[in-house]
Amino acid sequence: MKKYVWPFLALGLSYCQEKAAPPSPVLPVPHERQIAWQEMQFYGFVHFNMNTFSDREWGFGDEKPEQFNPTELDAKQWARVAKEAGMKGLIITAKHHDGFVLWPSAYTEHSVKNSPWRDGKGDLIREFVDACRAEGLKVGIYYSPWDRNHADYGKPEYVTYMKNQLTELLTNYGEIYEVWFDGANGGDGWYGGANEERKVEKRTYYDWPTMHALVRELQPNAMMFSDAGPDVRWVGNEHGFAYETTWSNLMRDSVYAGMPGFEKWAPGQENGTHWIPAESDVSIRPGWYYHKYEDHKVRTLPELMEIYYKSIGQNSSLLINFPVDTRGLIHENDEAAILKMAAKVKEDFAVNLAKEGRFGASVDRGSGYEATNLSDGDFNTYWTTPDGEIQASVEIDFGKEVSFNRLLVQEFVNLGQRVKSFSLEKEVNGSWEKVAEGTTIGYKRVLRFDDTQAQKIRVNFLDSKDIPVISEIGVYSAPALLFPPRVTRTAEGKVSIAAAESDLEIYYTTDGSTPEKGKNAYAGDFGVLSAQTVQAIAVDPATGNVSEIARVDYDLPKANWKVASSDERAGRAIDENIHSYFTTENNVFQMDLGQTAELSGITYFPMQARYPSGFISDYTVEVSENGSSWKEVARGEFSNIAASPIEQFVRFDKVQARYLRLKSLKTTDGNKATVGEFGVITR
Ligand code: FUL
Ligand code: CA
Repeated sequence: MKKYVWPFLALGLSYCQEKAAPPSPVLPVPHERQIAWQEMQFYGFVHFNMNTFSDREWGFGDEKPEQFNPTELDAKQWARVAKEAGMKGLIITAKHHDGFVLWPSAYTEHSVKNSPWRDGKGDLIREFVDACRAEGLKVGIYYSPWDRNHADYGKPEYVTYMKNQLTELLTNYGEIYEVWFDGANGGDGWYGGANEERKVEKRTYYDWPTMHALVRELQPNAMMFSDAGPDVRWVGNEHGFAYETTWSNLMRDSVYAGMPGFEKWAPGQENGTHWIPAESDVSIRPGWYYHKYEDHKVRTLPELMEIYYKSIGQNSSLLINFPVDTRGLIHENDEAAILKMAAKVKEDFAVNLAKEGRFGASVDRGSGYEATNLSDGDFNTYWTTPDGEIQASVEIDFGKEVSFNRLLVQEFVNLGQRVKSFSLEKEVNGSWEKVAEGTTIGYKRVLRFDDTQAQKIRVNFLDSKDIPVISEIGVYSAPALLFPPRVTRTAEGKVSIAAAESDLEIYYTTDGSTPEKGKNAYAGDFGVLSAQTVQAIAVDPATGNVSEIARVDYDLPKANWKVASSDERAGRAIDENIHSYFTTENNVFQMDLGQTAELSGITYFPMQARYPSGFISDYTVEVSENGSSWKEVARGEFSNIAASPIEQFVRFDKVQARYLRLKSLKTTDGNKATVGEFGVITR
């Protein structure tokens, strides 16, 4: 075994030693403003503008200022929620693609100054900035280069307009920490009434060098965001996920904002020429803007935790969006979701087990660079090795056996990002066993693995661009995410139950009784071939804690059903998957159950795609025993389906039938009726 350096024992000696020379940087390294920004890690987006009122994601530009009319706008509420969620700043859509601006700009009439809100005297950027400052949050500005309202878009005059507006935003509201330039650029629009398609040369049209220089001059500390930086880059997707391998280095001169195929560049490059770290942006709902019909689609706790670990845990900052609603408030569901996430993050990192451990290293650089720097909670103190010693490891002795499932590592990236590969091992009877491994580290990396017990662990730095320079190592035991298990069934009637984490046990019932810990453990899929209610709980064996109950009411399985249609996609309406759907040819959805059954109702799940269409609002249900003579058994409306497209239930008096028809008399948007999932009720 290698001889370990235990700084703890060598203390007396190192006391009188002079601090060794620091390692030389590995270029590129972050700028001061990037160092300040990287500590923020977590901040929020507010998408609130004309689209909130036109119920769109991308307005065309022909909207009228009169449409902008929040009834209870309270920027203080936004700031309070963000602060409580642990965010360090907020970025607002001062101008989106439709061109409407949230402040009384001197350069356009398409602004809050001509809206009914605050009688045209309001300045939303002012209210936003004041609210953020009161909560100690930093302020960011999203400004869309694309402008579908402006008559001059595509001409040089518009670029001057942009500069004028940026000057207003960056002079009148104090310190701005981030300026967000969206990559979506050019296409059709209203353009002052021209109603046409306008393409711009993305690389050159906006005169980026001068634009950037202007921002730098007015706000020297502001980070500029775009696909290509210059200070922070897009992560390349809107799921909020960085990558297993994520470099803060980027081949900047090979990319530009809005370029096709950017995904390929998004993870950064080991030999990237510039320091342009990644920012993961994601909305807390499917849309960036508020749509009432997405009130039930707010991201769940497991989804949000996945985002947290794949962004902040993978060398990226995290930008979560709130689609502020038409009242002008963060919706209750969104607030509840983000606070749950904040509480869970706190819980996962509540106790750093490494703090109580004794740190040693296979080698260190000498005085000032010992392994004890790894658990002092100070990012600016670090452990490193003598020049040339690229492979090294750090050992932690907890003094007694502990259980853990997270490893957190921070690289002192102020001297450049270096590590390409590392692993975690635990000691078992005097030899080392691998627990987990990773590639890049960067500002922060968190590895997740199953509960593991050990008294001694070691972190091996296996490959780096130069000697590893590590600020902190933390070890945590995150309580299992106790979320109700997910119950699913195939068309044949096979039911599977899955918990959010592999360590959890599952117990279930099918007879209507309440599931109990230790009673009827789930051991694999089982059949549910008639009307039955499946209820299940997840149990954490480590703590004995029990999740809430998952409950699904199943009815007849669908394997032998047939939709009367020549369209092969018709089966998507009965595939037990609410995310696939079928568009009817003539607003009639007709079914053959394959055998006669006693029916007392039907269920209709409207389609759940991002841009839904053809929700049935007025309907009749008809049944038949032979497929030729039909009888109407129900007629009515799904009254709130446009705003809330959840599963709908229609009940009628018990009737024997083999054939069924759901007829759409009217859809919410006049498009052909669609069916996300259809079912029957027999109980
Ligand atoms: C995208 C825009 O097109 C979306 O509407 C949204 O603003 C998102 C943050 O960036 O490129
Ligand atoms: Ca440290």
